[in-house]
Amino acid sequence: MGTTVAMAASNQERSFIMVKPEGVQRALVGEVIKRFEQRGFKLVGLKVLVPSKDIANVHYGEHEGKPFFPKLVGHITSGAVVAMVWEGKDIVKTGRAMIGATNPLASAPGTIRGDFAIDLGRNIVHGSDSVDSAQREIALWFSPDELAEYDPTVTPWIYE
Ligand code: IDP
Repeated sequence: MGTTVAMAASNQERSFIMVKPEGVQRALVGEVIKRFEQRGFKLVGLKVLVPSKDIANVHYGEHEGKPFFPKLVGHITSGAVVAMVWEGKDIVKTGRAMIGATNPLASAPGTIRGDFAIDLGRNIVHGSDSVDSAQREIALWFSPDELAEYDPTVTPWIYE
């Protein structure tokens, strides 16, 4: 019983995953969702929006002052994005591995960026880089009532 509770908690790590404007324009939203779904992760939040400058400045706050920052914020606010929260064991690290390296030309084939992107500023998808960043980003993009509470019936077929 104790093990079940501990296992359940470890399965509840969350990551903020966002299809960027180029991914939406290139009709890759379904492809990104499919990969996380097929892996066994659980979708708990999803919305489409054109990000404001305010939210973009906070989201990419760690890059403020860098030469590419204005272009980065300009780009992410230039069109619709699909913001998501995915849940599951080790989702932050595994999500980053599924997305690939920041520079798509250095991303392995089989990763999202390695399969669909070429340039750094058009790398299709964002994924939180740590559990702390994930919590900060989820709180920035979603209110608690936008995150669904439910138990997928497949859970015992994914986790032992
Ligand atoms: P990540 O998206 O892989 O976590 P970060 O270092 O957090 O990478 O950078 C955020 C985004 O900013 C990247 O995905 C990329 O689109 C863009 N970016 C990062 N470094 C550069 C750069 O040197 N020039 C232009 N764009 C960059």
